[in-house]
Amino acid sequence: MPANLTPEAQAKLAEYSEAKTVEAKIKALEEFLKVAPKHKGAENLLYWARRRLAELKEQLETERRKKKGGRNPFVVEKEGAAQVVLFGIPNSGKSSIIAATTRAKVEISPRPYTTLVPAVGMMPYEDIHFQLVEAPGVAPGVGWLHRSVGLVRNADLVALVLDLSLNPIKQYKYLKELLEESGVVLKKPEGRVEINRERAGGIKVVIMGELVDGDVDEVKNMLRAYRIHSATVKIFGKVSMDDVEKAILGTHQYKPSVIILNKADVPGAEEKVKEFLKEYGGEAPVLVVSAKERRGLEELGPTFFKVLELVRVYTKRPNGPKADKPLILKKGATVEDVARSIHSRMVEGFKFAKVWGPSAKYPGERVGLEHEVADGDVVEIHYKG
Ligand SMILES: Nc1nc2c(ncn2[C@@H]2O[C@H](COP(=O)(O)OP(=O)(O)O)[C@@H](O)[C@H]2O)c(=O)[nH]1
Ligand SMILES: [Mg+2]
Repeated sequence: MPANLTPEAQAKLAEYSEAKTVEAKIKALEEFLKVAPKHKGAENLLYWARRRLAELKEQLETERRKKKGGRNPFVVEKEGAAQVVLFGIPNSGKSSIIAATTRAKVEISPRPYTTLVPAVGMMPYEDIHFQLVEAPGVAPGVGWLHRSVGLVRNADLVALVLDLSLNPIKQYKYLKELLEESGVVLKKPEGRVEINRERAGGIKVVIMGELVDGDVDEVKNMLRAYRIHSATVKIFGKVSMDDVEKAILGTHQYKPSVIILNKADVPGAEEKVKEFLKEYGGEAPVLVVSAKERRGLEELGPTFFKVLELVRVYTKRPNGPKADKPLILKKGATVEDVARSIHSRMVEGFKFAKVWGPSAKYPGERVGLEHEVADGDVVEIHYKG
């Protein structure tokens, strides 16, 4: 193994791989974590094991509740254009922000730990909605850390809600570390590793970018060490061998973020905002708000929209009006993505499309499947039905 595991730790890991039930897997992973080495070389594997353990526990909980005819409140199904999880220490004002920006009825209380089940609300922005989900407040030692982190992992975006009546720098450091320990990375990576496992054919490595500290053979060896014998590995941008290992284990996931500095109304807030911006201004968009006085909250929608790089496209039938509700796509999406999200037949029988709006050279431009769409486009697809 790349991590130089002791025979004892290797045995536990093998036990995990062979375990048939969720309970047995949990037991094996817990035992693995007890005997796993703590040195730097084993870091990725430790991240992976902790994360996998948290996921398995959540899975067990979901199954238990299902048996009783209920559902797991910690798995929030996505609705609207994107899901944004509000993450912060207790009392930072997460519930207040949801109350001020959505119609959801949420409990706001000066007592910490009021919200142990995620509160959910739909926040309108122009002609779309963002789903806001409140993660139960996190603090050292609370028992639901992995669940709050799990909510972040499944979200499209995390909004870190910091309390300006306390020390926002300390909170930011804590939240960031907590997420990183669980493999959620807030900093946009310089590169990306894609691993597609295949049934046969050996390991192919395609380097489109740059592998800074290794070569193709080292990548192949690392995959084999993790018992992957057939796969295509693609490397985009700047990537290290450590990144390759993280991709194999699936441990590290980049999550776009925004920082909300709440309680801007309290005395001394202005000074704290200045200090915070000096230290962390460049890491993510920073919004200064007061949920209590309902100030600054109008910036949430446009900021989420921008950070998520969303694109709204309105479809229309020939001679028909444009759709009221847009399709929500990501920057870089093409006419093919538009067609596919309506019906695969539109791609198979595609003839041409007409486009009006920002991406069109002139109104009603005729384009092909590969044409990149832009926010606000109106698209009419002609196809053999
Ligand atoms: N001064 C001030 N207090 C706030 C603000 N937002 C929330 N609070 C108060 O902070 C406490 C905790 O708020 P809550 O929304 O329940 O925090 P949560 O635990 O993060 O959901 C409550 O007493 C709120 O009234 C704000 O913008 N300014
Ligand atoms: Mg709350």
